[in-house]
Amino acid sequence: MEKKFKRTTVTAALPYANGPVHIGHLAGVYVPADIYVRYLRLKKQDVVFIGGSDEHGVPVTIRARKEGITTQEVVDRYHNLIKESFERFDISFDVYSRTTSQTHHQLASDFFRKLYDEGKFIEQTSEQFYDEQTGRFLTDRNIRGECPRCHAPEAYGDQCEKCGATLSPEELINPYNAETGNPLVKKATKHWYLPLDKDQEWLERWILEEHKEWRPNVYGQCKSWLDSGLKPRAVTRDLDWGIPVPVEGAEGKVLYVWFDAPIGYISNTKELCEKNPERGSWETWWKDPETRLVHFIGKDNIVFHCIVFPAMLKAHGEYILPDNVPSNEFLNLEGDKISTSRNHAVWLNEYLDELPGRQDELRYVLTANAPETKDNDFTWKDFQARCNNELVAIYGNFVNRALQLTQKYYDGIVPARGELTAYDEQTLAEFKDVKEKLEGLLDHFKFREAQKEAMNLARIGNKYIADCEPWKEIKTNPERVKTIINISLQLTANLAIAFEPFLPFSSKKLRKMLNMESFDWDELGSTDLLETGKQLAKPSLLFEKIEDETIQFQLDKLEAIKKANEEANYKAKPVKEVIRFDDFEKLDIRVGTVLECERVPKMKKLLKFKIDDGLNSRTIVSGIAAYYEPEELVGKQVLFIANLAPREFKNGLVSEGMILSAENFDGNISVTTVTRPVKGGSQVS
Ligand code: B3M
Ligand code: ZN
Repeated sequence: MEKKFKRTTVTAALPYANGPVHIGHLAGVYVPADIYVRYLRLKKQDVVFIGGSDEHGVPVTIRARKEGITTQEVVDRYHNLIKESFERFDISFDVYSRTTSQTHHQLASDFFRKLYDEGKFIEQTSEQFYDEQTGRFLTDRNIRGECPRCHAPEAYGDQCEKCGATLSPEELINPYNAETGNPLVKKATKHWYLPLDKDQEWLERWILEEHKEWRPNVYGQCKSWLDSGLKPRAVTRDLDWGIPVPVEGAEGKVLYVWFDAPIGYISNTKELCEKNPERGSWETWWKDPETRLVHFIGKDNIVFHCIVFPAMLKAHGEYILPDNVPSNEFLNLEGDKISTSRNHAVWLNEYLDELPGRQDELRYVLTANAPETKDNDFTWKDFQARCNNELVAIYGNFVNRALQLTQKYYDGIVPARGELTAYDEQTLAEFKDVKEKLEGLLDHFKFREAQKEAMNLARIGNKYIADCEPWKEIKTNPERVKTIINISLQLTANLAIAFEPFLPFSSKKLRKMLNMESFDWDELGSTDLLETGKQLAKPSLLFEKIEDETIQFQLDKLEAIKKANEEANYKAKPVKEVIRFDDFEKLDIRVGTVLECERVPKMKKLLKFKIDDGLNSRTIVSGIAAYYEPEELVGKQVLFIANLAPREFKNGLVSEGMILSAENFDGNISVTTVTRPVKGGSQVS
């Protein structure tokens, strides 16, 4: 039997203040969380929606050093940008604070000190890698060195990207500081550890027995962590940025970012309640067993929210534990992983600037493609298709017809409903149970299906009005048209409620056009939401089509960034082993003039050349058909190897030599040539 709760605390992962938020964050965390909170509020449930910036950790300090500014300046920039972007996108947080706040520093510090005083930590001194020139200890990701397995020169302290080996910094050959290049030494340092191994038993019971209802991807990840056996986890770091460890003799040490960040949910709630006493005491939202706690996160945060943070809360002893952690998988962009470092992303602040007034379109598509159970892909073409073929052509078209015809036939006044036909009855019946359907899905965090259900309502309306053709009936049966329009308007009013959790901007706009000053979720499914005689406002389009050039602009932008990345990251391949001059002299490289060039039937990669080599013409075949139109090369002078053994292809074609081409960093091919004309057959040396 599902437990009944008096209130719900909803948290959304605190984004690192190290860059803007992108569509992956929105799809993974913030749009689903916002849908859920809006739904709970519509049902008049007592809920707080907690957000904020995660401002500690190493990445922000590295960015600060790279930009030559302070870390505080970095987090101020991105905290403000993220906060403003969420406001413009109407992610309806009750509070959006930050972990550099005084309230958070105090609360996180007290939290740590309580566990410390009660002996809940293990103290351990260990040897860590240390850069004597900077006076800093290094975290695994900031240590580089030669991979012991494949000898790649720049393996990370935790992984070699070349051969994929999982490493520890101790295994690296000649480890060095990734940032400064300085060699490293080992130095003793003391840290505090959360003995997660001691929580193994109750965590197994709490998750694997009591929370089988968690999403399979969440439950599965927790199970594999538990099955592998929990180990003590460091909760402090040797860093100068973060919350100082409140223990004598711990100078230069701070709380590990993943220890302090989740406590940020609590301190942000404290800030909310202190500024808004009507929200009650923050402790009610975090300590009262009548409160339900729900964490919205991305899949890379599951272990911290389902194992580490609950272990911290349990160790503290006064807090409730999460009732559900509906984590989404990842969203990719145009078939490639979204990446902050490669700037391969659609940044929310840029989207809001470049597609003004299109918040609901993005919300709709991110929900329709939500990676709820598996990674999914966002493409701009799909974005345009869904906006134009669903929002505009179905939902917007239906609403526009219902409202425009009401204006045209009845001056915007809701007409009375007359006798119902069987089709009318059937249509009214179809949206009677939409409330139950939506609730059954939303209560179980199935937002993608729930939005589809709401869109289905629009399909029903669109079909109803198209089938009834009131624009024809008006000539012969005006009374019938009153019923058709009345039913269409009732359906429109239901859409304004049903879409509220998903599409707040257009729902508000629609309610204004319907003069629905107030509305109640419990009225959803009613066929009398708009009383006869009610004056409606002047209608306008709910959605505008997305034009091709808007999409092309975004695609060109991504392509330009990709190219810039390739150029910036381009490194020529290492030179091959040294040869002797007489090795080189064996090669007979000559200049040839292209007399003819054509594609090879059924071998789409090949071009067949007829080359004037100064002796007699020869045939050379080259695999560059993907990079050149044959006619481009006719008449050109190219370099080729003349004394390469002939090569016979499957179709009997024989190539007498090899044309020399350069392969650019982006894989493009450029055929080599001479800077001024020479005789065919001229020798190259
Ligand atoms: N700052 C976000 C991330 O891992 C991380 C979440 C903290 S929630 C307490 O991308
Ligand atoms: Zn390797």
